[in-house]
Amino acid sequence: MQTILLAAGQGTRMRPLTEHRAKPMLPVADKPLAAHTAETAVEAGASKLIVVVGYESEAVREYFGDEYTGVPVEFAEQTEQRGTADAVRAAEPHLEPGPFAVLNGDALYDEASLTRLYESSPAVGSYRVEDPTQYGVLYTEKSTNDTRVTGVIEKPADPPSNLINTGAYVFPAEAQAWLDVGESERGELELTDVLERACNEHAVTAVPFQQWLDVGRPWELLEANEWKIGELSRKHQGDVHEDATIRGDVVVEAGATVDAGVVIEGPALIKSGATVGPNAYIRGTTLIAEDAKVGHSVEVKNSVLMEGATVGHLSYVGDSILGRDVNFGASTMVANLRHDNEAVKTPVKGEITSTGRRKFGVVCGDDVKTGIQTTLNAGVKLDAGARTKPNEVVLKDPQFEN
Ligand code: TTP
Repeated sequence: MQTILLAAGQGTRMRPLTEHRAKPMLPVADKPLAAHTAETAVEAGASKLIVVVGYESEAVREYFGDEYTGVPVEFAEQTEQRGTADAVRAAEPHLEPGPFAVLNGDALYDEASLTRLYESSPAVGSYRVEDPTQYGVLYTEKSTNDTRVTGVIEKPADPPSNLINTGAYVFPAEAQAWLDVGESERGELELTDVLERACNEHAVTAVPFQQWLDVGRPWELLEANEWKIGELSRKHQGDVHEDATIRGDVVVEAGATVDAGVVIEGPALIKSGATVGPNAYIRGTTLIAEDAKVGHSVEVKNSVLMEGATVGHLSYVGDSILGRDVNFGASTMVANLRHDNEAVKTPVKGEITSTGRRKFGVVCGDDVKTGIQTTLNAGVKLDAGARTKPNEVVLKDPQFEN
């Protein structure tokens, strides 16, 4: 099945992590987010990948090259991010006659369900949620063997079902000629208009996904890592000191160093060139990326430290994401829990938004540097390149009250 992977979006809800990189290139366990999607697609039966790029496209092109896990890769450039139908239209010249699949390059799908989707053409991937009001929701009807989709509605106050649109589709061959859609109410060219037409002219199956995750906002990057790091098996190829204690499924890659007195509770991934310790404590599904450093008496819990991020001395980092080359001064402390036990809130595109998580720490863009003894409150975001002074207390987000 020829498969279009949408990876051109600007990822504005993921700022500041997408200030200098495309969202599909954010690290999830051992590879970029979109690489998981691409691999699952190939395992499910993708014969060719057409990757639609636009925002910060160079790194995406470089990563995938002209072949990925044994299948050919072609790139289509979407010059202006005008919507998902527009992105697919950019890919259309690369399509051969016949049905085609479309996947979001910022979503994780389980392989068994994606395989079923590919076998059920035309089809759309559905996912059952308790409260669908913030998603695209499918109108469905039962047929003899499966569930048919009859339409889709964006963020309805009164949802027609609990099945939401996962952004995974197999379209019939004729849909290649249907991509010239008009602007939607929110001013975008939307693929759901093409889906509507497919539902009018074909029997479109709703294929239920067992696992699916849309990675649009920073805490969903933590969830993506929880999913994919959770699938790794224990492997120690790096230099692990005999006085270090490692429990559970922890991967220490070749070229990584774990020093004396360190305790790591898996699942966790310590990537090549990273150093941990002495006397550090890592737990709760954590990614320590290439050349990152976790130093003496530092505790890191359920967090992502991107390449070259350094937390050198006596600090606590919980439920947080630190961008590339972030440097935390000694005794930088992150709060990740509110005293009222309510879900932590954080700004997303200028609006205070609940993360839905009781525990959530901070998000630091690339190259943030904190002065010694900086205190960062739960839900704070620091833009790429931001600095704090020694002893600074960042109680609220620099723009908003949390
Ligand atoms: P979105 O998540 O809706 O858009 P985005 O990735 O730009 O993020 P944000 O809303 O935070 O700015 O997009 C869904 C998928 O479609 C995602 O994989 C990106 C892709 N996409 C394109 O390729 N081109 C586009 O013009 C748009 C809007 C999205």
